[in-house]
Amino acid sequence: MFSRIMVANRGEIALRIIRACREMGIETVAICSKSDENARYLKQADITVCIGPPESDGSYLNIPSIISAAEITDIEAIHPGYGFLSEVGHFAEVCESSNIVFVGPRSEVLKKLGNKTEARKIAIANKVPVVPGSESVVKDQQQALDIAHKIGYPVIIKASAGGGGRGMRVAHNNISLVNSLAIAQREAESAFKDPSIYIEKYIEDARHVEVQIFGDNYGNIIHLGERDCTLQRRHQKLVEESPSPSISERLREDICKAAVKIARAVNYTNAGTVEFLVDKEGKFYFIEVNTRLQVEHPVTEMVTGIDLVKQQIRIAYGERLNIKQKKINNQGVSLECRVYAEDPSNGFRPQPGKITMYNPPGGRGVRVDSHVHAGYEISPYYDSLISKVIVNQKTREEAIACMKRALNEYEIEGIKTTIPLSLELISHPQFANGNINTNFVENLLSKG
Ligand code: MV4
Repeated sequence: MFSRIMVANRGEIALRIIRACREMGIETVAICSKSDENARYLKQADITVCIGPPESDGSYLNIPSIISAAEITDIEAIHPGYGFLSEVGHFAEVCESSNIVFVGPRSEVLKKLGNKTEARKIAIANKVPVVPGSESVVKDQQQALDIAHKIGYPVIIKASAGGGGRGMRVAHNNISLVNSLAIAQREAESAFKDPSIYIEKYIEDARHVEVQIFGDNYGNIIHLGERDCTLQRRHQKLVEESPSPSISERLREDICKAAVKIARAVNYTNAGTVEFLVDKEGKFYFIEVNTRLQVEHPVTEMVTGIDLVKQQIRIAYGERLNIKQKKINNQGVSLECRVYAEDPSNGFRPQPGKITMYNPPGGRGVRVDSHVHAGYEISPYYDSLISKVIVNQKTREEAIACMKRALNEYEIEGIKTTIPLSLELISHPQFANGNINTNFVENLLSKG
């Protein structure tokens, strides 16, 4: 096994990975920016290197700084966590050529699947259903109008280099399509340095179902079941759960098989997530692949009992997958509520500042993944996620009751959080029925 790994991330996920390494007897090198220097979770690492200023561009996204720190500390592998450099093909490539193992898929796979039109083509070639839409990148206005005419409005314009909802626009008629097209191309160019866009039929009232997959370096590929991430606000997930309450056993099998098919098509290695939309009629459509460990991975860990981070590290080291598909036996129901340092009653304004009192929940079936504590200073420079509460119980009803209890127990003072919103969402009768779609949160918020 590796003897020393670098964790190229911060916050709760850096702590999550450091903990896994500790348990595996692997030394860790943590990196931090100037504004994270005093973060207490860094004490859990064996070595900490401050690699740059608070701004991510100069620190957590600074490839030369990270590679220098890696060379100085003599690490064998880099775990990128999620966000930052986790899906950057160029970074994985630099690691590969510096003889550092990147804990994730090969750079070639990151590049291929990072291009969403490319991923769409792979799905089509492997007979996995995709949303009706353009065959490839849309070249000009006329082509866009022709496609929209063929598939019918509403349509959605997506950036080929985008993902996770960034740079997406819905158009309901020719005029808005022409306008949105120009805006979307400009946005894609400035955000991703690539103006390529593609078009899909907009699936209304969809559910978002994603499948956790794993591949090793010997062609073995498995899935660990699905997660339902329908409860989002502006592409920020709020509640995730497994199994999905909205699909039949038959549909679950079909979706999981489709996910494995895509993984096989690219000889996928390490952890990944294949995203689908499920429409009102129970038809499913591939949308994209996330080539990283996801924020919501604990939901899958709690139903499968498998430590995804340890599996990632073992596979990166070159071990074979030691889990057989037939042996994976998902138990009960898991729910995750993300806690953001934002004020829901004030336009979700970020809440940087000091946490003055902190008392997380506990008890049977409750897991809290967080790096914060009383006295912790929330930086304005990074994502506002400060904690994740995950529960596992026999039934969905019990899981919801357990989550309500846990969130009610959670005491955080000094800053406002999204805990009250999460409580409201999971207490809603429509959530209890599993009768929600991607517009649920916005609709609820607009009603006050
Ligand atoms: C869609 C869609 C409807 N139709 N694609 C959002 C995340 C990104 N990975 C893809 N997303 C969507 N793609 C088509 N063809 C609706 C969404 C979407 C969404 C999906 C799941 C949960 C919340 C959402 C909120 C807005 C849009």
